[in-house]
Amino acid sequence: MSNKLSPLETIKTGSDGLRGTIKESLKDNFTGNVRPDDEGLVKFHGMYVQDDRDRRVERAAKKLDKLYSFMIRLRIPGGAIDSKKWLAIHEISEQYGTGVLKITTRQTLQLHGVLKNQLQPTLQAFNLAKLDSIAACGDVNRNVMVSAHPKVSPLHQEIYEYGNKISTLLLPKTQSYYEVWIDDEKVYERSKEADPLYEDRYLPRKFKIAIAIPPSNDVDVFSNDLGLIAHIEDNELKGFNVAVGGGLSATFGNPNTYSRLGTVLGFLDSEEKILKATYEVLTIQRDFGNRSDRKQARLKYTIDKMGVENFKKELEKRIGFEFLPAKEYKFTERSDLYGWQQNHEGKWFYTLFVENGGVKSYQKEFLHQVAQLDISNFIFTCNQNLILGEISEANKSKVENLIEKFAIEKQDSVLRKNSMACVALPTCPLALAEAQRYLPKLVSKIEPLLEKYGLQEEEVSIRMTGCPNGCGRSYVSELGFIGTAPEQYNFMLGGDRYGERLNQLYKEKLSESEILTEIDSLFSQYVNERKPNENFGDFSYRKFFSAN
Ligand code: SRM
Ligand code: SF4
Repeated sequence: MSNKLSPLETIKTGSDGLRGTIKESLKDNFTGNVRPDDEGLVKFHGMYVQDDRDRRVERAAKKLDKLYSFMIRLRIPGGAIDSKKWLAIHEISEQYGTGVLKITTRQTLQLHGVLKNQLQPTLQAFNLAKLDSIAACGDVNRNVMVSAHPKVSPLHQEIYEYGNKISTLLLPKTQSYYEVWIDDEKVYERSKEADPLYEDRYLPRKFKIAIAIPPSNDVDVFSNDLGLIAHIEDNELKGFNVAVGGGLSATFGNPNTYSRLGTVLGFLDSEEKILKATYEVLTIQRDFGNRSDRKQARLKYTIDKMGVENFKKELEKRIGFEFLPAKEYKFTERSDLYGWQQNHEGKWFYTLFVENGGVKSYQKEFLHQVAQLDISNFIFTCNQNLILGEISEANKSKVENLIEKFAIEKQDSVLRKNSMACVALPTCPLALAEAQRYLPKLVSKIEPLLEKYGLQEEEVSIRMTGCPNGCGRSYVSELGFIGTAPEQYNFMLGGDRYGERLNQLYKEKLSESEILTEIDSLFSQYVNERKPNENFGDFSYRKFFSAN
């Protein structure tokens, strides 16, 4: 294997704390893009250069440059913000973005279509609202996910705080975000930015952390580089099981790439130990991760190369204590708790279904009016939905009135409410096929098949991505679709319902009619051959992939 560093490695180390020439790029009026090296650096500041792929042909015919704009992703550990922040996001999206709010699969929000000359005002407006996009993308720790619904446990708040603490602990030390986007002319002192964690090379690749509170695995904890599973006994948080090496993406035609679920290393019983271990997992990845081949650079490959036991030994050496044996855990839920729920303190929570995270205009107006009342907080879920939370008994009817006014409650099927798709076209440069624009239509065609077999109440999970990167976590679903080319998908089967078993390739490169024929036949086999209480994922695993 070549030891030559990948080009981005040189860009990172030479970037002067992620500054590069971004300021110069912003002043260049000849293109809507930034300079090529800066394209890699702006990711660390939470944004991606994109162009509208629906308009590429038309613009090329007119010999016009691509219509560049930027996607900005916010850093919101645990996904919770207050009404004031929601109002700010609403205003900013109207003023600078396309107006569309997109809730992501990692519990945060993206704005698309921000033009280069609007980046600074947009980030300044976010900053005024105490929101930022630092490290939302790039080769650093990303948005930390925490089980979204406070109903899951009376200890939700305590566990949620871990998300905040970990996010802060792992932030890059460079102040370049403020220098480039916020304060503009102010120059920060580089000598005060020494970064013992990331040094000047950062990580070899993106890094993801999630915290699950059993019985819910809404965060898909095993899909993360580092997963923490809360262990509660006698209503007290006793610590966390620690899982490492999860990651979903694979690349077509590259057999050295694969999806992997995290491996549980053991249990840690104090906050100090958890924070230390988290930090040192990153330092191991920093020191041992592959910096030549970005396709081999995620922690999952580092661990498989080292071997799990060697990785654990190295980690124990760095943290100075040993893992305790893993505690038992059981996941029995992954979906969001739609509609009204009350927590142990009597506060009300309303979960709004936001299909594939794209907030529709009537939903946006509804949320705006709720935020104006300032009687709730807003929590993004890891399933791309939104919870209006912490509502007092006295204020509940105010939200109910708005729910009625905007006709928020729709008769969506169970399947639709368990569906998830990544962005894909038109903004994602890597998309091979549609996802969020197409899955709703496919679901409408699958619904009659469910009814045909009396399966409409089954909580089957269905997920689609426009390419094998797996942003909609299609590899951990019961019906998984991965785009291979326009209007063509690999059909994945055999995943379990709660994110503990990967699905596998069932049929390659199917058209819509082929997908529907397959599903018809699969549902028929399921109703005729299932064992008592066997759900669809377990049935299809047993039928097609297990030796039994
Ligand atoms: Fe992702 C790249 C969107 C969650 C694996 N992802 C992208 C980019 C930025 C395309 C690009 O590199 O230019 C997509 C931008 C599309 C757009 O127009 O907005 C993109 N990913 C998303 C989001 C918005 C999907 C969504 O519909 O919600 C999710 C944002 C999460 C967030 O808030 O941080 C998103 N991406 C994921 C997940 C799911 C997760 O983390 O739980 C995965 C699979 C898990 C994993 O990391 O293994 C995921 N995205 C990738 C990969 C493959 C990484 C790899 O290991 O090879 C890429 C490509 C890359 O990094 O080179 C990618
Ligand atoms: Fe884009 Fe592929 Fe991620 Fe979908 S899975 S958003 S198509 S990179």
